[in-house]
Amino acid sequence: MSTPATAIPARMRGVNRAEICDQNFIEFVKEYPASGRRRPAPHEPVLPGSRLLAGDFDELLESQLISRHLDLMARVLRVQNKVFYTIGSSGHEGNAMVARLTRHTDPAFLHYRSGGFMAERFRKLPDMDPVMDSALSFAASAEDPASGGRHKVWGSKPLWVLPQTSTIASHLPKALGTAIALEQARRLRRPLPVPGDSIVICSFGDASANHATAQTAFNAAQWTAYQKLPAPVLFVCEDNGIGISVKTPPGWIHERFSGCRDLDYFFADGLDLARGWAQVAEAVEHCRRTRRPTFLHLQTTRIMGHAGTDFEIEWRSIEELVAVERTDPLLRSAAIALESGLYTKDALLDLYESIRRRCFAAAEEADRRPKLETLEEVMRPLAPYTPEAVNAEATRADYQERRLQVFGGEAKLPEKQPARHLAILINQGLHDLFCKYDDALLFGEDVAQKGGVYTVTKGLHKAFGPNRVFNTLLDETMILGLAQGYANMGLLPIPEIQYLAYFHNACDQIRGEACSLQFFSNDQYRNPMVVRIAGLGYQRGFGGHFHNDNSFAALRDIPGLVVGCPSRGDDAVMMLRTLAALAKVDGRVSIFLEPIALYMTKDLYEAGDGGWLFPFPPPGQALVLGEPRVYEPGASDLLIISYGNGIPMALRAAKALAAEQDAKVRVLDLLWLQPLNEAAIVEHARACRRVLIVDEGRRTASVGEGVMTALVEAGLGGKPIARVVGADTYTPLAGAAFLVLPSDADVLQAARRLLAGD
Ligand SMILES: Cc1ncc(C[n+]2csc(CCOP(=O)(O)OP(=O)(O)O)c2C)c(N)n1
Ligand SMILES: [Mg+2]
Repeated sequence: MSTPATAIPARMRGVNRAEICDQNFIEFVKEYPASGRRRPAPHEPVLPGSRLLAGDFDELLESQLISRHLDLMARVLRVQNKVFYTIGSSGHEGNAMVARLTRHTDPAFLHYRSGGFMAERFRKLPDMDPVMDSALSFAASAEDPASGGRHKVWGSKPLWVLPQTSTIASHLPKALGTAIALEQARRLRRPLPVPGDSIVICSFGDASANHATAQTAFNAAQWTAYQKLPAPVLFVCEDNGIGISVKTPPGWIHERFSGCRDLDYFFADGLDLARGWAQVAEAVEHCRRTRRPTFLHLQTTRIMGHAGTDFEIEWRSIEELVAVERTDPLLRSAAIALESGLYTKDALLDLYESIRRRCFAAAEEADRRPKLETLEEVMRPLAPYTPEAVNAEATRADYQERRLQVFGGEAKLPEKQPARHLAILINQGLHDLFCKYDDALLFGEDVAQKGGVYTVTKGLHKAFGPNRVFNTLLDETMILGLAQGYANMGLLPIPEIQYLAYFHNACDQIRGEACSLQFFSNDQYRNPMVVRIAGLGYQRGFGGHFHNDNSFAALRDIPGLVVGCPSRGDDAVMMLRTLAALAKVDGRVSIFLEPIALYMTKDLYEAGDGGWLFPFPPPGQALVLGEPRVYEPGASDLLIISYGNGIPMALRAAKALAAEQDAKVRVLDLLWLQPLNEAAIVEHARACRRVLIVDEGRRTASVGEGVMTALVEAGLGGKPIARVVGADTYTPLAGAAFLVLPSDADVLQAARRLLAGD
């Protein structure tokens, strides 16, 4: 690596390494010794002994140059505020080989250094222009076909490149999920949006390979292949030996991945097209043929720093920088072009300069195209909602025949049974949904034969089979990654997270990934799902914080997410219908938070009264998204606003207050915790003299804060308003758990105070 400092010409010592690399290419071509070879025909090997044909090389070279000049252009125009992103692909242009050797219908989840890959994939369809499309994205124009100006991201609907976020490794679980889904959809004989022999491409850097989210995907891929289940994913690790400024220990990627069982390792030289081509081809062919998870270790290098803001010269020696720049794959491509006789020096320099002009012209043009100008425009794809269509879908009742089959005849239909508690009604509701949607899948930990730790999913596995109801490995990140994969392949995933406390370690898969897809793809891609999570407190006999987690604040500010929380079984069934319809119609992601302590609750006021048992609502009945349930709508002395476990407590308080002081209490069950129906909250609060908010979540950041804000902002702050909330603490074991949560007595006492006017 080391070159004596004195041997480095002054020209190569500058701060602007982009200029130096640009100049290096030109000098390299000019100084290259004449080869004297005959120009190879397109179908001949580009160099003797190489499997790469001259025709393939020629187009790969052009793709590499497009990628490079987009990078160089971005560095120049960033300072003029015409470009808003400078993380480039320089040194990684060899990934164009992966694109050329795969199909445009092989779904691709790409690393941010995928300029070469994209330029090459654009060739797969007629009338597409990688330069202009990329320029629009660099310029954050509203006409950017990938994200509509929301992110500089590699993405394309027609080219099956799903846009990715900048969170390192977060795309690996869903890429694997997509590969698994592809095969599972085939087994289920579902129509696939891509050909059945597709593979999924997932690229990432060498530093990213260490990330927990990446490791989770490698592990799950191996876990899958170990069971001889297909998972045709091509993991492409683009190893440039560094992550921003931290060097990967030399040899680490090979050491870590080459001996892995059930993750088939291939190495390819991404710095030399003539050598790397056959190596990449072998990996792609292996993945497509064997349907096994395949790890392609693609050697790359990093030219021009991590991003335009990374002045490597400030933290790396000039000798080292120059040595890295000598490994520039474009110098090797230039050498192949000249050595083979395919290009003369002048022809190559002409090509280089003409692509430069094309990139600059496109960027200048993109700069003149419209930007996102209003908040409405920015948010338009975030959370599409078409109420009429959703309601029509939710109340569709045309699946009676299937129901009769599954439930075992007219008399056994759930609506013909006596009123039941929440767990049973959710169970029947899920059976019902599975009759309605034959693409619905339910999966998670222990959900299949056992039927879940609370038996809520019991019987589904038997009724609908192991391809639709199945246990996953114990890994919430992967469960949610799988859900995104199934959604990408057109299925309706209904994953289960066993306990709310265990959602948090995988939260990014919803927060950063699933919920952001519609936004960052300008609603071209959707990953609809309904995530069921058992949670909240008040369990008797099965205690501790982690089975009684009452904190869902982390869900409240996830843009676009819908959170529903039923307190009784009939509402649960009707809400599930609505959420499934919302997924189907508008492609939305939702969380259905099931209050564990109410699963088996049968009574309301006193033991044996059966007051919390409800009949099964037959198909045709659903709840409108956002609409609360109101008890005693005419009452106006006091409004209690609550949800979940708070509802039975509020109803008991209402009864006691009626008996004790003839108070008329209205109870509002929010049902939908996100987004909050502020209009309904305000309307009911206006109609009542006092308001009590009963929020079993924590005092800080739970939904009660949102309710209070809605009231105050509507000018109702002058009314007597109080909150009864959980404490800002973890939940302890046994009886002490009840000290940290609102109790019946707390609710009654707060209501009495309000009614007494103090
Ligand atoms: C989860 C996460 N942590 C940190 C970052 C900040 N970050 C962006 S790129 C990067 C280094 C990635 O290195 P590598 O995976 O080798 O890819 P390369 O840039 O070298 O191609 C880091 C730390 C991030 N984007 N996501
Ligand atoms: Mg790297």
